[in-house]
Amino acid sequence: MPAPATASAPLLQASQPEALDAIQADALFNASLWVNIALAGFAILLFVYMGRNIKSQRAQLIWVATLLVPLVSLSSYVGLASGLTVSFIQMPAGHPLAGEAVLTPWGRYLTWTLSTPMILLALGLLADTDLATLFTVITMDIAMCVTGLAAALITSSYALRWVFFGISSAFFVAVLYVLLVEWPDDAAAAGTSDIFGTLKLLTVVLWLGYPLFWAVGTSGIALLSPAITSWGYSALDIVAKYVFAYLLLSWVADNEGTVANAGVTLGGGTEGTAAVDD
Ligand code: RET
Repeated sequence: MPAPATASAPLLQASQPEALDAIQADALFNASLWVNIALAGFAILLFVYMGRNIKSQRAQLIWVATLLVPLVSLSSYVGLASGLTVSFIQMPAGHPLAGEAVLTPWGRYLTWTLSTPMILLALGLLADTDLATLFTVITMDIAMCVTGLAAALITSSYALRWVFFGISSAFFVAVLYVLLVEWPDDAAAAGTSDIFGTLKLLTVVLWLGYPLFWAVGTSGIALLSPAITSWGYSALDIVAKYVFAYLLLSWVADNEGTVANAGVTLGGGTEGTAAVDD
């Protein structure tokens, strides 16, 4: 909800009670956060249960990475709903809401730096990728989130907001390249093509929604209100995190043998033993 800028306090440090009041005064905005708190809590319990019989080291690694997605999400949404990671950002000249202090849930971008690498780690292990590609995709992804955070927070000029958006998008292209070009071949070799194909499609389509909502939401051209922008991200999160993780985990639980026998990269049972023994 746009609110008048207060000249007395630096806007980025606008008081958390004020942010909390603004969130609680906007039932639609507040609901977009609490829905995810409830779903993340449920997903954590479900995923712990689903992983109870997973024994191989590699499948366990995928399971923990997947479980971390709702764990990070729960922390993230509690941070948002409590007003801790939401601030009033005064939009610069040129922005449609120039001069107004716009309620900005920047904690989302911060916690994506932890949750999205977990999604990619799980996908990379499923595709049985090599360490260099895994490192590349995860570091590019973290760079995408950090520069996305910069795009949301920078207030010195409207153009600079889009410059950071562009930088973040360039990192995103690298992530998309690995998902669409590199990993399908790896997954075919590992015998995980079917599930990888489904999860890849889900990931690529949904992840494209995030920059779209940034661009048309309050941080970008402000066609959408803060509450609707927040619902956009929350709805994407529900499918990109919980539905994605459920599909991945149920497949891993049912096909542990396939996962355990891969492992030319990380967590494989026989990895490197020949070289060491010789
Ligand atoms: C931003 C804005 C700058 C440009 C780009 C973005 C991409 C964000 C993405 C986020 C995915 C988040 C997920 C979270 C799950 O926990 C930062 C919105 C490219 C792709 C999947």
